[in-house]
Amino acid sequence: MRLTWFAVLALIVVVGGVGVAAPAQALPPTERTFSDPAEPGAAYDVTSVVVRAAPRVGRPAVVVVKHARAVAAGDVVDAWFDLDGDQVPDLHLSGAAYSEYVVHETSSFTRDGRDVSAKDCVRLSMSGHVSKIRLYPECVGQPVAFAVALRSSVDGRTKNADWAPGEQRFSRRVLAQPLS
Ligand SMILES: [Ca+2]
Ligand SMILES: [Ca+2]
Repeated sequence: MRLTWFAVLALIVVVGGVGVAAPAQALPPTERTFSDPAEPGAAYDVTSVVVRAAPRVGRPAVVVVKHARAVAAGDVVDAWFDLDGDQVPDLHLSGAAYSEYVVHETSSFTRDGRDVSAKDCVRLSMSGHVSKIRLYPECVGQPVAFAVALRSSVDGRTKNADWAPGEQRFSRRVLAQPLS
């Protein structure tokens, strides 16, 4: 009888132990899609965003931003990346249609640090209704996951800017690349 109780107790401890040993948090997914409200008053209205992990080593993670209209001269896209999950930006991409884009290290949404454009870790293309951002994980310290905050505007005026998912807010995290 006494032995049985010990066995039950042991079983509880073992099962409890397994429960505790299970991963404390699940890994982020390899892809997330979020829609953004249609805002006809917004400068260069963002309607949806897809954030996708790199398919394999050497390939970029991709952020596909869909807009309500085709790109025009003066349209500007800004993207901030959080690479370590602290909700503070680490990298800022800024680009205008039919123009160059620049990438800065940063630690805020309002002030840029060092210009790291030459490292070519992040690329932007704007075409038709889509802005496509490529982020090369190996080039930015191989983060496990990343999050992005987007702002679209026209001619550098941020008054009518459209933020996605929200003003100075990051998306939920997505894996940067497959885990080996
Ligand atoms: Ca919008
Ligand atoms: Ca950060």
